[in-house]
Amino acid sequence: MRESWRWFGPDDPVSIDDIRQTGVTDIVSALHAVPAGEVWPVNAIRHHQQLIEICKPGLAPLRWSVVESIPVHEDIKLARPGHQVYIDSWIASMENLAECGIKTICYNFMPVIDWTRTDLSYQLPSGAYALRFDQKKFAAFDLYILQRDGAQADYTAAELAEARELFAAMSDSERTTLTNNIIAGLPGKMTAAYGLDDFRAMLANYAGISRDQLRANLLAFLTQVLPRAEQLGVKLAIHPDDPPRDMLGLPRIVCTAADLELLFAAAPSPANGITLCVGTYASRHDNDLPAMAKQFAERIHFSHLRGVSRDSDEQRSFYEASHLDSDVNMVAVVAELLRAEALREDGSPIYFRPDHGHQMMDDINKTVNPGYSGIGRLKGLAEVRGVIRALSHG
Ligand code: DNO
Repeated sequence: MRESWRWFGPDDPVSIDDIRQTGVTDIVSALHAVPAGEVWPVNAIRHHQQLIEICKPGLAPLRWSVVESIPVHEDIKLARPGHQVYIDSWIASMENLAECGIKTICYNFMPVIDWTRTDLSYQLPSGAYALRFDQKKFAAFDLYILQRDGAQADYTAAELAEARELFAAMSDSERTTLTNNIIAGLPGKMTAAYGLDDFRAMLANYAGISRDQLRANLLAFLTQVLPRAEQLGVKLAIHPDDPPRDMLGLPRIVCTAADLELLFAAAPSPANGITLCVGTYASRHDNDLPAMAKQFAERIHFSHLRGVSRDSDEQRSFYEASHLDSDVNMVAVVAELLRAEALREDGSPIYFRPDHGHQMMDDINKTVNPGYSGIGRLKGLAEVRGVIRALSHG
């Protein structure tokens, strides 16, 4: 397994020189400034690559190995007239990346919201801060802030009452924070709304789109992308929907092992792979992570390692726990990943990054990208690195 670290570019408060000190060898990054649907030009990729890879003599060079992510334009997900131009751009970006030697590409097919959380500073008993998704707060947003048409039908009477009570008890600033957390975007997010009306309009685009239709649109996209990826030696790694279930009336189609089985039955190309985002899949109690790592062994090209702790009274709510102390048996997952990697005939590695860290110690007084603190992630990396080392020599 190859240790990697996500870098958001020159504005990332955790610099490349900081990252080098962690001992990782590989970088996960993207051209975040290029709008969704536009081609990533070779010169821009090379420039970004140089920022990552060129260093003073005597220092250990890092390598940009994984792209996270090339955004998939909403029109592709919706199969709107004229969306072919965006598929062509996506393929052109992939070709340009391959020309620069970057051949592992993470992407997602989440309509509108990408990953989402309700709390970005949830204090843990240790005093450090974690990200949290609270189903009750999310319901309060959906029903009483967004006031989505038809939302009432998605909740039980008890949930409606609870959400109403919660909303009534929230201050204006709490409501604003919750709204911004959900609609304005977390780091690496592929879409962002400019306000509630814009957000409602983006949701409305999916009104007639069922899960089956969205799957068909993903397949239509992959049918064009995969043959070219195979020729280029590119490995695609689809990221799951986070949290992994339908939300706000939107269909979500990469949530469970059954979803992945459908995906690979429809598009068996060896270039068609996954990002095993352990924390995302583990946000559902019915996903068994070690079993999934084993089942999809040859499809895993990239992994995000982190755990979640789900609320005992509401399994859809969770906070991001320590990398080794969560609802996930991380040691068993890592053991499966090591086994998967050892089975590969082409010797290709599984890249992983310590996903999200707590905001702790010096992170607390710094501006950090939520989830992407320096010290918190370093702690996660150190823990997972220890597990890998122990298992590799066991
Ligand atoms: C969050 C991330 C997501 C992810 C994209 C993948 O921390 O896992 O932003 O990068 O959804 O395409």
